[in-house]
Amino acid sequence: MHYNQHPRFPQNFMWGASSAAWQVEGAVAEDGRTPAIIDLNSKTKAPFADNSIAADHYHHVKEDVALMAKCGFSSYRFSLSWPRIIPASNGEVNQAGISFYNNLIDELKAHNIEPIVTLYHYDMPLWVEEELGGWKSRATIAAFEHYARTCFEAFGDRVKYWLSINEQNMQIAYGDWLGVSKGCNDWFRDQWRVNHIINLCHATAVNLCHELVEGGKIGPVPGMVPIYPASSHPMDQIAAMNAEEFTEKIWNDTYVFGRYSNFLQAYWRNNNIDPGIEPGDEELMASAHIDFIAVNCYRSNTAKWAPASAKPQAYQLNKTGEKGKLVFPVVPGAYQLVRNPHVEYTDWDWEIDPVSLRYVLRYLWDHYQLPLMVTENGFGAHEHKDENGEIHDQARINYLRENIFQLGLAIEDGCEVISYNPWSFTDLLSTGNGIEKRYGLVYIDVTDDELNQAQLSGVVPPCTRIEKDSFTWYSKLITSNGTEWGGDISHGC
Ligand code: BGP
Repeated sequence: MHYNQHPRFPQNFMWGASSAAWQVEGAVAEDGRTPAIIDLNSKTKAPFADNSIAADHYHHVKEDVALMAKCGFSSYRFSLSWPRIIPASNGEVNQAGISFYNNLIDELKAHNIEPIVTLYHYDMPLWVEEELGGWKSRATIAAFEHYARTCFEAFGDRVKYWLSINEQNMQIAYGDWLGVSKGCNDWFRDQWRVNHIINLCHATAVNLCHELVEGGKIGPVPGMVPIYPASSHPMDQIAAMNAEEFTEKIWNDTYVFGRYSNFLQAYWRNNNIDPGIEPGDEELMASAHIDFIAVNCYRSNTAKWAPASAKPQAYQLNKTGEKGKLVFPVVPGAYQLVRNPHVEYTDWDWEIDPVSLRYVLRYLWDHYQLPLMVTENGFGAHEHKDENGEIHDQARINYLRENIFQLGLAIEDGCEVISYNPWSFTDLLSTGNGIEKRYGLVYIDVTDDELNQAQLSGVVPPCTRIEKDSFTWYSKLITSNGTEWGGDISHGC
């Protein structure tokens, strides 16, 4: 294959960054917002801070959008908080919540930044869980429909790119981490009923978007971790295919083809699993046609065969940021994940593998031939200010440079990719390691200890924004539409 020295990006390519409401906003009890299930989950991650304050984006909206504009963004991917918009079971719309997002969207549009908006990024209102039964109950579908309709009607005049549900696959495949399995007695079987209800919510949102938003486009957001076989042993290839099915392919096939795959139906039959499909469900799923696939991709995994006699092992993520604490899963008779000797690892034991982004874009384009956008990709690290109050995050620059180069190669390979939004714009709360695990182009000058103390004192810290070196580097790259790379590229070799 022959490539230009640097890959070329389309003229109208959208460059931005990404966030999620519960991880960035804070202000969890302000202006009528009620608790979300993820608020409670975040309280189980001590000594790290919970999401009460996070990056305090709620009180820094204008400043944050001004920084995005300064960096040169043409897109920003964020999520809406369901309990800020529909705080109680009477279904009344909280106008203060609508105003908050109206201001954010207007501010973005005023700076020519395209909003890319996720409906659901883990913050189900607690009232949905307690009064309706949450994802375990079909009553949640109507509540979600009301919420989605409210969002499309309120913001659809300005928001044209919508995302339905963030990482449904990860919420199911790793149900404990985000608390989705809470309250289920038999997660092995129950996960498929929960999954089916989420699929019906996704399908409902897709159809509503097309009905209510003029020119509106909507897609799902799978968390993609490409799986490589550990060797050329034939059974390692089957193991990689199994891991791919059970962590991502099952979901992507359902979104694109509007039906459960033969692989999944056979698995249900062989294991006596009833996913709770009722009359009309299959028609609803088949009627929901997505417009694009949004991709979250940080890393790759490597799979090896695991015989039926192998000892099962649950996946244990690294909860401290001390290297070597992640435990890979073993699924007897299907696969096990193993360390990849060809890549380096972050302090949280995530593979640093830029080629995985090219692979995943190629994979999705080849399988589904739908436009793609990158909604998450990024480097989590421990970070501190130096004596001059600056943050020199060269490791993040290296990660982003290599990943964006691979994204460019995927585009040169023929993939249709419309936008790149790394995680995250500012530092924000990680799913399990507070603000200690930082991803931002912009530093939030607060620690987990300070956030914990602020909760006791009731005084919100200033959460000062400081541009990291990666902010300046990214700005040069995106304002030149991918020509100013500011350093050498390893070409993945
Ligand atoms: C994705 C989630 C994000 C974000 C990111 C980084 O799976 O969509 O919400 O948190 O992962 O993960 P973590 O915060 O665990 O480092």
